[in-house]
This record gives sequence, structure tokens and C-alpha cells, in this order.
Amino acid sequence: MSINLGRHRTSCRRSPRRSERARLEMAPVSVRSVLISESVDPCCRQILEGHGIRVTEKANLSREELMGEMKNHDGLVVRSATKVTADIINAAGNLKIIGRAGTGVDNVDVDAATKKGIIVMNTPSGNTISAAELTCALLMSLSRHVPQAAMSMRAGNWDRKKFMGAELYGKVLGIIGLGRIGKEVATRMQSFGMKTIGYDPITPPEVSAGWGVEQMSLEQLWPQCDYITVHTPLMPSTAGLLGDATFAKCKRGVKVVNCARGGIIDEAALFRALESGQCGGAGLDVFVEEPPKDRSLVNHPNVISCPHLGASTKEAQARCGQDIALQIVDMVKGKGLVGAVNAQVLVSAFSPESHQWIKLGEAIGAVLQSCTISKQPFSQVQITTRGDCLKHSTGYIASAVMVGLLTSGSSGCPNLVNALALAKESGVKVNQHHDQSEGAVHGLCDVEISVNGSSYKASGSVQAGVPVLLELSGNVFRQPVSLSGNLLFIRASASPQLLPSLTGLLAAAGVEMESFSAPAARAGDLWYCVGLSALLQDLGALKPLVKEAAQLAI
Ligand code: 9EZ
Repeated sequence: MSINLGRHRTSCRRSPRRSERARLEMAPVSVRSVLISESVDPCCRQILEGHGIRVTEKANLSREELMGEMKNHDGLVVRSATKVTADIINAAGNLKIIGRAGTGVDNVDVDAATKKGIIVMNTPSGNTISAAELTCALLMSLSRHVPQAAMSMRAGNWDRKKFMGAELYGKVLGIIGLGRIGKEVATRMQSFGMKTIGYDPITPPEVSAGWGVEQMSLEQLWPQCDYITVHTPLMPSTAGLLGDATFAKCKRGVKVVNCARGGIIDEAALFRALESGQCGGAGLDVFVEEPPKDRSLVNHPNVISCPHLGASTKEAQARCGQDIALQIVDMVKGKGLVGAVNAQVLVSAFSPESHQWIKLGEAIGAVLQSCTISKQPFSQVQITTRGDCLKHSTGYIASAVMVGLLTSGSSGCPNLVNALALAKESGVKVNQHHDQSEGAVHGLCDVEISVNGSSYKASGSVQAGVPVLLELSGNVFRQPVSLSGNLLFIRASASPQLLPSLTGLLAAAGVEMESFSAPAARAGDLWYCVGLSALLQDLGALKPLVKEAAQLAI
């Protein structure tokens, strides 16, 4: 016999009532106060304030000051100077969003933020034109030695032989990475008469052909290029993409540009290629270490370099400041989630159809959590969705189930951003699966948890927009049970006395029975669900009647 003695969920002061959280889900995040911790375009502040968000601007804070300040805000907006490390993230009390006004989130510890359930956002498109234009400027400078000629003039010389160049017209430009920036570089350099070829593992060749870039394998690309520019993220498959082996496959004298991320071109290999003449020149805006301590590339006569100026234009800064503010406002208003890097689950959660399924997942998780409270920790969770309408929903439903299962437990404050990470951290194995075999028309969600050697299973669905429980541990309810209000689950042996006895016990406790759901089976130990006007103070009163009891408010 196991009884969940009074540790009902509404007594948890750390998290709001489930019903309150359900409302927040419509606007998944509430942000009232934002700290901007460095110089971001003033339009960012204006837009946020225009939507009723309080804004504090404090640049040049020390780490200690920033940690102290973090307690007072639900949002943090940074550019590149603020290093948002785990200690800063963990010092935050209510932080819900970290927004970077710029492309990438290199200065944010995304894993630490994810574990705390904090959304991390960037503005992936605000820098596009500026980065593309700087790339073009470096390509042109490489062809005509403009920076070197300018330095020579400044030194009092008039050297016309030394700076003989070559036209870009008719030359081949290899563009590696055909995202937004690669595309803008291509169309601009085509206007100089360059032939643009490229490679990208994601952009389809028909799409890039539409803007004049012929795609091919890297093996085919290397030997054709007079110029190569890289526009990929930095990741294991792109680190050192241009290195000793690939320079060897290029035309002698190839010129290269990196305005993307330091390290895509191997710096030591580039230096060797410059020295041997295999590389005829390099334009570098980014470095592995910034600023680079090793100045051998920067000082090389065939290198022209900039101190990471790709996004350093008035327009890019204004666009990024505006984008991050608008993205935060859209998120708060529940209009959409753009630019988030760690909240794939939430992105799908923004479609209106998904709200009820998220509520269902959370409710099923909460029911199973209540029923197993005295037996936890659970070791394994199997989430199965059925029905074509849920074909692409398993991920966010699984996260919602884990939110329900983990809330009020020991593992932080679970939400859709961190639920799977928290489960992993506490050693819970989560399996998710969409079962297409039955081709069911209606969506169904089954959750089975293993706890202390026994298994509990709950199945639910959404009917007429309401989350309902259909089955609990093999007991199919005669009518779907609406998963809302105060619910009492009891396991008891089937008996005509059960209902009158229960009614009496509840009456004695001053609680009204609002509904009584019995399973279809009529013999043995069965699970019943009882709707209550209020949660019971003491489940112990049910002891004579039931084998297990659990209650929760949804
Ligand atoms: C990877 C890539 C390019 C590349 C480009 C982009 C995500 N991604 N990956 C390997 N946009 C060349 C080699």
C-alpha cells in the first residue's frame, strides 16, 4: 500500500500552480525587465520600452556587478563584449532570455543557459549585407593591393611596379557556404564579371543556380578557383576546411578570404601556403584568437586583415538592435520564436494547434508523477505518439511530458527548453517514438514510466480542444477523463461499496465529489479518477479504502 501523504503539488512555492503555467504557455515567456549590458543601437531600447518592457542600460559592468544585476531582470541583451558565462547565468534568478544583437552566440554559454531553461537568441540576418560587402572589399583589395599601396604612399613612396594587380573580370570565385551571406557575395561579385561556383551541404543546387552559383563537390571546386571565400559556421566539419591538404589541391597563387569565423582556414597552413606561394594572398577579418597574439599572418606582406569588422556598420548595428528587440517582443506576445538557438521544441510550440497537446503532455506527466511520488526516482520514460496529426509533434510532447514528470521534483525548474536536459542529468532515460503502424486518425499520446521495478502507463488525447485521460495502467475509463481541476486517483478493488464509502470520507473532509470516473473492467484492483472541489488535506483518511492514492491540481 502506498499513499501520497499530502505532498500535493499546490504546496510547492517554487513553481506557480499548473493552471497558471498553462496560461503562460500561450505566451511562453513573460519578460518585464531587460538589462542591456553594452552599447546596442538605441532603437533596441525604444522598441522594448514601446512594448511595456522596462529597460536598464549598464555598459562596462565588472563580472561581480553583472552577477548582482542579473537578479533583477528576466532578459539580458548583449553584443560581443559581454561574456555570458555559466557563473553569470547561474547567478540569475528569473532570467528567461539571453538575446545577442548579432550573428552567432560565441560569447554565451548555451549549455548552461539551456539547463536553466533560458532561451538563447541571436539575430542571424542583421549582419548579412555588411559581412558580404566587407568580403567583396577584401576580394577587391586582394586583386589590386589597395591597402599595401596605401601604406606605401603613406611611407612617402611612389611604387607602381610593386603593386601590379589582376582583374577580377573572368576569374573564378569559389564560395564555400551558400547561406545568406554567401548568396549576397555571389550576386555582387557576378557584377564584376566573376564566375561563381560553390559548395553547401544544405542549400540545394537548384536554389543556388537561381542566383548564379553552380554547385559541385569540394574536390571538383578546389582546382578551379582563382579566389575562395568561406561563409560557413565554425564546427568540426569546417574547422581547417582550408588546410595543407586542400591548399595543395588549389591553383597555385589562389587568394582566400575569411570573413566568417576564425579557424575555418587553418592559420598555420595558410602561413605555410603564403610562404611557398601556393596561396597568393589572404583577406582575414577573423582569427582563432581575437585579438591574435601571434602576428605572423597579420604582418605577412600578402595578407590584408581587419579587426573583426564584418558587422561594424551603422546599418548592421541598427538592424541587429532592432531585430533582437522585435524578436523578444514577438516571443513575449506569443507571436513566434525567431533566432532562438536552443529552443527547437518551443518553436513548434508556437503553432496554436500544439497548445492543447502540450497541456496534455504536461498533464499526463503530472498524473504519473503524482501516482509514483513515493516510489521515485523513475528510471525510464517511454513516450509514444500515434495518429498522423502528431507525426511531427513527438518531440515537443515528449518535452511537455517530462515537464509534468519533473515539476516539484529535485531537478531545477523544468520547462520546455530544459526538460530533456534535466532528465538526462538526473539519469532518466527518455525514449520517444511515433507509431505509424495503426494509421490512427485521432492523435494519441501514451506514456509509460518505469519506477522502482514497477511500470505505470497513461494514455491521453485531446478531444474537443480539451486534454483527456483515456487509460491509466491498463484501466480504460468508460468516459474520457478531463485533465483539469483537482483530481484524485485511487487504486482500489472493485466493489459496489467503493463509491458510497468514498463519498462519505470526502464529505467528512468537507470536499465535494465533482465527478467519478470508473474503468470499463469490473473486477480486481482498478484505478479510478475522482474530480474534487478542493484537494484533500490528508490522503491518509483514504487508507482503509484504497491501495494507492494520489492527487494533483491541473
Ligand atoms: C560543411 C559546410 C561547408 C557547411 C556549410 C554550412 C552548416 N554548414 N556546413 C562542410 N552552412 C563545407 C564543408
